Amino acid sequence: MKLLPLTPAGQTPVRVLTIAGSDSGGWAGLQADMRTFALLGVHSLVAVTAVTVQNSLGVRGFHEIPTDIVAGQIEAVATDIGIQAAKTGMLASSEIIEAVADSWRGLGLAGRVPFVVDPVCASMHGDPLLHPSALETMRRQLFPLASLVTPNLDEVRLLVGIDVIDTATQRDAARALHDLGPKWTLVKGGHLRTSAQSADLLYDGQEFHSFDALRVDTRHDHGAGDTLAAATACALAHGYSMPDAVAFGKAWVTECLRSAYPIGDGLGPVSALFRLQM
Ligand code: PXL
Repeated sequence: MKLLPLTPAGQTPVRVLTIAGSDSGGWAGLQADMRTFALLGVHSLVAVTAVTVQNSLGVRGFHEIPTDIVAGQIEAVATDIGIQAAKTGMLASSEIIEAVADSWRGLGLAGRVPFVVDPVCASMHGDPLLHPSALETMRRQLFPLASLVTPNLDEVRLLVGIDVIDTATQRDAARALHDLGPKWTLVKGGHLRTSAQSADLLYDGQEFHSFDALRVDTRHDHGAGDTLAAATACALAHGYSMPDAVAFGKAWVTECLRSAYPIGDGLGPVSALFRLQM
């Protein structure tokens, strides 16, 4: 696959901020984002929102970072270092979502810097990573600021109450999500396990773009959603158009799925380490 341009050694690379939770297993969350950024030649900036306690068998619990510390991290890096794009992952609570939205607006980043919102609600095991009461804050405060939202089908059901079972319902979901205010919506088809394809549908209120990939046959897909959103954010930081950035993110995560490996007794991660063998 064609990768993103690399910055010569000693020169400052493109910077992308992840606003996300820490995963002690090192596969999803900010660890997946930082790995993706690094292997794509992008400098990672981090605002930690929560610290999870988990392994390959599931999430045992998490600790939320105080909202002033979340906002402080965003302000500190955005004002000094500068960011060319950002992505959100696990935001845990309504209060943290509000702090992120307030920071994004307050720092004048809205509409200026690409902002990818991955509305993480639960882990692969179904363990909750967002308080159910926070869904409304996500819809009202964060979605209108987003350049792109990237829900999987479980998140689509929670956010807009649509059960995606085929292309027609995937289009309905994209329209309903777009009505919540993001510039672009990507309804990911990866969880539609009855299909041999993993088709993601991108929509900007006017045109649909479909991104197909043959389903990779692996149960080790921990961190796939984070990786897709992170790689897309990197491409946006490099100035790609949204359809080109999503095509890049999809190609990248498909390679990472092909390189997924088992670890522990449960689910293993998608792997960006293939990049080191190129
Ligand atoms: O893949 C979603 C995700 C995001 N962030 C954190 C996670 C997970 C899934 O487990 O643990 C911290």
